[in-house]
Amino acid sequence: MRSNFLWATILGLAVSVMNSLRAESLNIEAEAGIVGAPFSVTNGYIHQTQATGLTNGGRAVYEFRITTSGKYQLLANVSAPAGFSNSFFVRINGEPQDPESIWEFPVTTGFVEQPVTVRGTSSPAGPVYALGEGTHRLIVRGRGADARLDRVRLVQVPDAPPAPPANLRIVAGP
Ligand SMILES: [Ca+2]
Repeated sequence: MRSNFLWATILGLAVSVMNSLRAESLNIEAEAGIVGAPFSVTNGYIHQTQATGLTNGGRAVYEFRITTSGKYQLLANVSAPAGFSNSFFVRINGEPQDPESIWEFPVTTGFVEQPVTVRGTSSPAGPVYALGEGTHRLIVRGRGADARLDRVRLVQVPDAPPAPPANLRIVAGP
């Protein structure tokens, strides 16, 4: 029954994702996925009380549906009470890897929305994910003690505008 409840939750999430995608952005609540220990849900966020490595950390899986294929970046509403509590592992469509899926974020006072960055991606806005129409999975694993994840927001990245024409020059009129 619990499993049915979880899948109903995921289905509801997918529907809200489809609706919100018209705005080219979708919200995934951290507590709305399949959340495995030592992660626990408290007040609408997930966290674990001890620092872990990749294999013994909590594991949370979020299935979502994309109806507009395109490039997306992740933002997350997170809280890190201290410098040792400011990281997770995160990956889309695959199990997170150590160290390339490590997501470290600045220590916060309360919850703050920040880009989801991973090691090995230099952009401060984090990696760009090319996502086609269909179902995808976001997987988060625990790392820092008491790093708190409230919500992930997937935002479509607009395509770059066409390059301006080059080699224009003024020619003499008739
Ligand atoms: Ca939440």
